[in-house]
Amino acid sequence: ADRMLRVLVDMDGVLADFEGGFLKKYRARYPDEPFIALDDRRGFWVSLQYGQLRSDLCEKAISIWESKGFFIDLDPLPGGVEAVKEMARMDDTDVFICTSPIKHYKHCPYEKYAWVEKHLGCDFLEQVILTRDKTLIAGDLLIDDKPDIQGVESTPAWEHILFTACHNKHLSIGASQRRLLSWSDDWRGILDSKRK
Ligand code: BVP
Repeated sequence: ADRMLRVLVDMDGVLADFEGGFLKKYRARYPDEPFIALDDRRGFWVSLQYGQLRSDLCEKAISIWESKGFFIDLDPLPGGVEAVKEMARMDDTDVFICTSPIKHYKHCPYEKYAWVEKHLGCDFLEQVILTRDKTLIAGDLLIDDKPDIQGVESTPAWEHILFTACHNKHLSIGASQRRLLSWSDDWRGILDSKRK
């Protein structure tokens, strides 16, 4: 092949278990407050659904991921680290981790780099892209659990592959959109379908 395939892989909800880590720390910090079981999660924004449950729970939810240690403590989702390492070893393939930090920047950007170093190794820090606008990043594929990825570029270079998560599994998606159900699903086939 005369051209590298460029794969962008999201972090929260794709490589790192944001939803599981959130629920565990929320219940530990607010044991007497209501919570939303992962099976009942709907919509990408955790804070929005907690705010709908009871208005003051929005800020309680936000307090969880704004706390020191939240992002570094996230467990890897099954098979994600292995898949990304395998992609990086493939011929003609460049893989980047493309993730949006929260605006409360005290801990999150640092801990995202630390997570990559811990689980993928320090060489992988070269592959990290922190951006609040993924439409600006050129790639062939973006594997991401957020259903609507928008920004200033109306025609992003990438094809968005929707990675299945508790909050998006019930969504019906367009006829042309593709899903990756988990890292046990055929991600190699999706990469091969984009090779030229
Ligand atoms: O860093 C995550 C957490 C944050 O948004 C970022 C999503 O990044 P990507 O997965 O798109 O790269 N986040 C924030 C809120 C509420 C903020 Br108010 C939320 O409900 N869920 C969420 O993931």
